[in-house]
Amino acid sequence: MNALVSAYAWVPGIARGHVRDLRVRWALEEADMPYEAELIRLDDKTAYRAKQPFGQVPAYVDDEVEMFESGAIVLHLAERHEALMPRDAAGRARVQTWIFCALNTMETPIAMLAELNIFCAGQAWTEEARPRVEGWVRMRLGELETRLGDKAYLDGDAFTAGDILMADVLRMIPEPMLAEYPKLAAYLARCLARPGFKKALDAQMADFTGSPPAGWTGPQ
Ligand SMILES: N[C@@H](CCC(=O)N[C@@H](CS)C(=O)NCC(=O)O)C(=O)O
Repeated sequence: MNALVSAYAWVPGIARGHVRDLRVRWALEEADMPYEAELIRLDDKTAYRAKQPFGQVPAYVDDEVEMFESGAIVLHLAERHEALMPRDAAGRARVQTWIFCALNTMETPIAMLAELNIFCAGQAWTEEARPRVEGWVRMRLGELETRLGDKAYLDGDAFTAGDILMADVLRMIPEPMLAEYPKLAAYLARCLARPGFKKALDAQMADFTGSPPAGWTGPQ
C-alpha cells in the first residue's frame, strides 16, 4: 500500500501551506515515496481520534506502522531512507539531534511568538508578554545562526530530515525578524527552493477541496 497521510480538507486561508502534514509530505517527496492523503474535516473528527488522540493532523499509516506526531513520522521515514539521514550511527545521531532541536529548542519559543502574532493577536496580554517572547526567539535564532555558520544545511553539505523540520519551524518567523539573521534567512530560502518542498506545498494546497464547518464564524 502507499503511505497514507492525514490532512485537512479545509482550513482558513491564513493556515493554508502551514498545516503540519506538510512536513511529512515533504519528507515523502525527498525520499521519492508515493503517498495518498486522507482528508479530514475540522468538524468530523470522532472516528479520526482513534488514529490521532488529539484530533490533529498529521497521522500516518504505512505497511509497517500507524503513527501520529509529525516529528516521529519524519524520523520514521528518515530511518528508512538515506536521502533523509545518513546510515552510520554518528550521522543518525546528528540528524536525530537536529530533529529534536527543531521541535523543542526552536519550535517552543517560535510557537509562542505565533500565539502572540496570529492566534491571540490583539489581546492585551500579548503586548505584556512580547518583550520576553521576542527576546527568547531572538536568542535562539542567534545561537542557531552561529552554529549554522557558512554550512549549506544543518549537517553540512547534505540536506536531511533535520532540515525539513527546522525549515518548517523557521517559516513561522515573521520576515522582518528573520532578516536580522541573514545566514538563517539564506538557509531557509535554500531549503524552500528544493523541488520536494514545492511538490509538498502544492499537494497540500490542492487538497483543500472542502468547505468550512457549518456555522463557522472564524476567519475564512
Ligand atoms: N505536535 C503535533 C501538532 C500537530 C498540530 O498542531 N496540528 C494542527 C495543524 S498544524 C492541528 O491539527 N490543529 C487542530 C487542533 O489542535 O485541534 C505534530 O507535530 O504532529
